[in-house]
Amino acid sequence: MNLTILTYPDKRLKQVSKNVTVFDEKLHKLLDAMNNVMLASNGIGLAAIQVNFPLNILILNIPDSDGEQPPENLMEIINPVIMKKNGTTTYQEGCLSVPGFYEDVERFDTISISYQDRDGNTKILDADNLLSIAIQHEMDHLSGKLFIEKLSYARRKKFEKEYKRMLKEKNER
Ligand code: Y12
Ligand code: CO
Repeated sequence: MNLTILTYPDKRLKQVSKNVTVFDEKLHKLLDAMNNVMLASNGIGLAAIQVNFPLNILILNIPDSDGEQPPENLMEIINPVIMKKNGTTTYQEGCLSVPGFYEDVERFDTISISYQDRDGNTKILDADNLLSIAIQHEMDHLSGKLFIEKLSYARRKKFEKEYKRMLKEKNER
């Protein structure tokens, strides 16, 4: 399965994703293909809607201290629900669907989620630091939201101007 990452301002990114109900070979193939495209694009997180599958699926592979992303560090999170959230933190985020743009975004500091794995088993995960931020970023995708929608009016304006210029330059090449 070859997947293409949708990029802003593609309207399909605004779709609200639905829960996965069948945990079969087809789902496993999608998860494997998502992992391939995420790693090939130098990503650390990806939601299924970013490859045009409006399903409540996200994958993450947070680089270790050597910047490596070994397969055993891959996390597959299906039908996530935030159970607890605490504090606030700010991090400069980027997104494979908004290439070349990074901005500070405020999120909850720590979260606790329930989710299902690729076989439908329910799990609980307590997340902090980059993992917590990445899960919240990817869960926003499942609601059809991008991190740029959390920027202040002034920062969003600046982004639209820079992004438009970048797209124009890309099209002129
Ligand atoms: C903290 C904040 C946000 C996340 C969500 C996951 N984000 C990513 O994986 C972003 C990756 C990314 C990679 C890029 O590089 C290439 O496309 C080669 C990129 O593009 C450029 O910089 C040109 C943009 C974003 C997790 C944790
Ligand atoms: Co993203």
